[in-house]
Amino acid sequence: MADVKVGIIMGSQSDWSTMKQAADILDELDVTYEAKIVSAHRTPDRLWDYGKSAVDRGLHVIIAGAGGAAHLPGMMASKTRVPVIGVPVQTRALSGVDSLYSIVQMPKGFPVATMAIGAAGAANAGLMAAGILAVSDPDLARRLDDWRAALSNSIPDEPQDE
Ligand code: RP5
Repeated sequence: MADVKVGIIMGSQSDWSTMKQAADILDELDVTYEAKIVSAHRTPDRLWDYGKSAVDRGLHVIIAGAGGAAHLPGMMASKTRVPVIGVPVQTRALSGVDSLYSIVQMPKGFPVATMAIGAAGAANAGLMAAGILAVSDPDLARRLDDWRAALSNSIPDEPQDE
């Protein structure tokens, strides 16, 4: 696919309903992306190849979502200098706190920009990726400014009875 600058990767098909929130934001902002299942545990060679080729393939940002023992974002950050945004997927057993701790506590030298647990984190990952690309893309910067203004304008001044 031509000019794909954002890679969305996730550990499992079961992560897609969460990670789709990132994809939806990128769609809204007209940012091209690819979405792939890349598991640190189940497809380590795929992870390796993805990280190794990320710079040469022109990726500018990688959004990586995983749940539980969520090694994917950290492993990807260790394999490529392309910035990695980590999304802790909510789990049933520990509500995603396990995912959060697995992603956020990276050792010095291999950062992962870690978002909130779950859908909000995935949506914010899309916005963060767009913000990074907008630094050098004035058209996208305008679209992102408009998106942010529309969100602000949608917030009422006063609460209503529900
Ligand atoms: C992780 O294990 C995935 O990121 C997913 O969140 C979790 C569970 O995967 P499935 O058993 O649902 O495939 O690697």
